[in-house]
Amino acid sequence: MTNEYIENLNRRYGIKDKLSFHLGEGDMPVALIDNGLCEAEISLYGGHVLSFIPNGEEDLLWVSSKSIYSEGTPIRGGIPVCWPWFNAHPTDSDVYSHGFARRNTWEVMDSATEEDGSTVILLALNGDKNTRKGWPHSYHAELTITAGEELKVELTTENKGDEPIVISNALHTYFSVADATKIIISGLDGCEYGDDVDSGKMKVQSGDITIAGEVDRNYRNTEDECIITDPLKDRKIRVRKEGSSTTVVWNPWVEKAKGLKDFGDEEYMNMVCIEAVNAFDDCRKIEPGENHTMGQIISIA
Ligand code: TA6
Repeated sequence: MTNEYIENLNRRYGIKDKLSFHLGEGDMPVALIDNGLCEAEISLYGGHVLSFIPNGEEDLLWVSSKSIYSEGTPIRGGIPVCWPWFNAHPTDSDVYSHGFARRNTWEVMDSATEEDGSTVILLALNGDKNTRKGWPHSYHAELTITAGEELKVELTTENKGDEPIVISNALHTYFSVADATKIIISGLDGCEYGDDVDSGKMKVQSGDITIAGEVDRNYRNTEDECIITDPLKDRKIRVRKEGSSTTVVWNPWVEKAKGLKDFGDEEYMNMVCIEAVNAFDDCRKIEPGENHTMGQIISIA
């Protein structure tokens, strides 16, 4: 991206003393928010929130020190936008898992300051039915990102075509923790889940979630909030969601982390993913001209 592109973004969407645009890692365009309530960084590549730091707190989000910042490769950490399919493509094995939204640059459409002092930025990703392998549909996706005392990310899919579409998607959020083996995740007690570490077997969560190995679980029929209790950081993070009945919890643990070139071998100890998801039995059918929004809200509890 050129400096002229950045200057144009600042002229059109910058907000004095609150929102500005720059070239970040890998010379990729980023929006920087510093509005007195929080600091946040959003990569326009991927529509990807990289950090969210409420006043007086450390970053709630985690990004790998090994992340690759290069067009076509998803950033490792923050809030990857997995869209318009979650995990493998339902029928085409020749396309990337987790869709194409996190591998493309989103367009800035608007910005504003809310009454409570939060900063809002609106991003969009558009294409026609010939744009994307695996997605022969006209589409319009929007991300509304509101950063203040809390962070709200809303992912909206509009069906611009004349046939119904079925999407699966996720806000695949990586949270920063001091020691993954010491945290407790509450809010999913009694919830049925598919255990992808045990051939997808369906199980029932008993009590709080703790981490002592690889965790890759898709919790079904839950709209409940989760709380991450992190004793060593002496903080609790509240994770709420809207428009989603599936929550995924993931930690790659030792072997999976070693197998990922954009993930430090020991970094699994400092992160956990809690994801707002539409997938499995919670995929969403969108009629022509209709839309669906899934949101995640993150705050200090
Ligand atoms: O959300 C959990 C998951 O589907 C895991 O199975 C793992 O693949 C993770 O996403 C990361 O996927 P990525 O394509 O970002 O490496």
